[in-house]
Amino acid sequence: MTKKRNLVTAALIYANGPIHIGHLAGCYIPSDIYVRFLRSKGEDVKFISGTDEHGVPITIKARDENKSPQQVVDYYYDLIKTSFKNFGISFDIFSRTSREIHHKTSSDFFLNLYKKNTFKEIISSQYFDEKENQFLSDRYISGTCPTCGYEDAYGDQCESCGKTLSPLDLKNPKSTLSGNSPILKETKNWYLPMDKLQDKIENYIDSKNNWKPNVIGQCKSWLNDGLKPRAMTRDLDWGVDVPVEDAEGKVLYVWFDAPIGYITATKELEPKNWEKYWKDEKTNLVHFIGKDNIVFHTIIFPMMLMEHGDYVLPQNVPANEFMNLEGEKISTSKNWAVWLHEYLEDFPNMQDELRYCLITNLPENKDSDFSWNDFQKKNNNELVAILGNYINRVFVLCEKYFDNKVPESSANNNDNDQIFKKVFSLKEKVETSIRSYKFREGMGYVIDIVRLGNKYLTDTEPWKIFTHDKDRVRDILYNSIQIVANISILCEPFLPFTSQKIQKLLNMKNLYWDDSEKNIISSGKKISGKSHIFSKIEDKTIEDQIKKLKLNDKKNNHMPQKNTIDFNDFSKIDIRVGTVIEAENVPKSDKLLKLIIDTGIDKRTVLSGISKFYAPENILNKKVMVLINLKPRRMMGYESQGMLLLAEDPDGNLSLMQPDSDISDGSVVA
Ligand code: B3M
Ligand code: ZN
Repeated sequence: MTKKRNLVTAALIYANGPIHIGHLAGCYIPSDIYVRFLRSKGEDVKFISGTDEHGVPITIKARDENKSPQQVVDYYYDLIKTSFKNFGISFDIFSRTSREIHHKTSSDFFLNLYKKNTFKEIISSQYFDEKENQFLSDRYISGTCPTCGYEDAYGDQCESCGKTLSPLDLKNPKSTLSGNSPILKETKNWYLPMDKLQDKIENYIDSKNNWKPNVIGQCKSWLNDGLKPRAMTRDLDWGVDVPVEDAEGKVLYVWFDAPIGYITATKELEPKNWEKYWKDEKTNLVHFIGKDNIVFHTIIFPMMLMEHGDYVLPQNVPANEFMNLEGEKISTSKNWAVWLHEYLEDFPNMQDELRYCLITNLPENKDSDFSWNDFQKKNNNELVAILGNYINRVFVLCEKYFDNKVPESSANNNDNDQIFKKVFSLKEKVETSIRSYKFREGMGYVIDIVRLGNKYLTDTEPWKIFTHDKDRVRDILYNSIQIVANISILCEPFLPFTSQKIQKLLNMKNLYWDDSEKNIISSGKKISGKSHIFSKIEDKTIEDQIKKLKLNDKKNNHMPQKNTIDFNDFSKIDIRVGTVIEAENVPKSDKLLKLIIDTGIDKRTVLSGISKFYAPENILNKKVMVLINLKPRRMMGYESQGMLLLAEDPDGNLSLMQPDSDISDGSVVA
């Protein structure tokens, strides 16, 4: 019988930031479990991933950091690849879409469809920034949301009300590159006629009765709205050049080239045999992704493959929902995340501890949450107290009674059959769970086997009978060692480092899924003495992580730099040193203080919203800095003739700005 063939992909992550736990829980841990299991079953499997290095998010990051897009993706490619490797995600290849071979593969793919007349050429009006001399992609345009009036909505979405927008919906559109108002200019692009292909794709999706409900749900919602032609080329200068005439300054749409990256990576991995994985009907092609990538993998990419003609289509796209962190959405821009490379620095050699916490919390059907306290609990109460403890008990007893050797099993070792019936029924359940992408459930069954082993020791109490029934104790520990060996095999897809550690203690290695049997390790075999696989995590460690998270969050919540001004703008501002000579609360206001300030050139009234932070008597006689040429404003019945300089942090705390010495009132601040 030929081995089953599988091609398993995990999303090509944008190379514009590091990996965080949300990515791991979304697709990298599930795919790694699935692949490790298939390998252990002896099936032919290739595990493909890499970085997505094109698209506007990369160019935005490059602009923000004053670097070239290539510098940005080079940096993140290395960081991401290294952290995956150290975390034990077992890709067969981790490629990147900026490679020459990928440009060629995706460009050829485009040409193939182009020659078949798949695309529809459409001329449309797009916003163009005349100063920067470029068309503006959706993310480079901001303006007022037509729905809620939010002034900084993006061209594709309003972050305030969440509405999906098109740039033409925005009122007062502005280029985020130059700040100028863009003009509309005509441009030609090549569109995938998704409207015409809808029936075909609908048949394909309807034929999949084992897809997850959250995945089917998103597909249906797109299909019900009716598919529309979608541009597969963009006016942008970073990406794969469009390989046809009259396409200067245009690149392939990032969602056109990125999934082809799976094909490129397979080519790199198997230069001679790659077609077997993509063009032979027997291949089981599975894409692991997060929920924001669903329609690209279930509708657009399959459509591209269908149009090309000779490719297999995805068998399944087991997308996960999102994982939150401490009750809030993970956010790269707000630095609200647990970064994998930082975790690995703070917790070296504790990969499985994080894996376990994420696996038992996978957002398989709905969004889930990671919290540091839960991480500690899962480690201390489950990994240490159940799994680690059980294994240690078995090794300690073998050391104590049998000098670190696997004891003989007697002729009437009936427990062996009985207990392994239960172990194997759980093993089958683990298998079914993994094959149906229910990894949380699968992990649970593995732990059930551990509980079973633990209960067996507790029920039979070998330490109580050793003096009068050595034979029975031999059987009990013989059986227990067999259970431990089986656990090492069945936990491998989930906890690969732990599996290795256990097998090292057992003096065994490279055990496959179906090696698992009730007499797997023979009597007389020398095994290790004590085992120490997991350690308790102290409260202080967890408190430090929570502190770090909150600190990061604050640091990065600061207002971004405002637009550049020239000195001329600045010199219009007149700030003076003054002294507060009278201070009182403004009646009926919970914010304002009314101050009289000696500015050196006059005495004037200034209202300031600082009463939450300064009582009148605490600010009296203080030196301050006052903006004196601000147009007077009426507030609560008084005229304010200036403004105090204050610093404000992201939480809204205010602090008074003061000169550093007793410099005289009226001195000019500049
Ligand atoms: N780069 C989105 C992401 O990183 C996108 C996935 C591409 S998969 C072909 O979340
Ligand atoms: Zn809005």
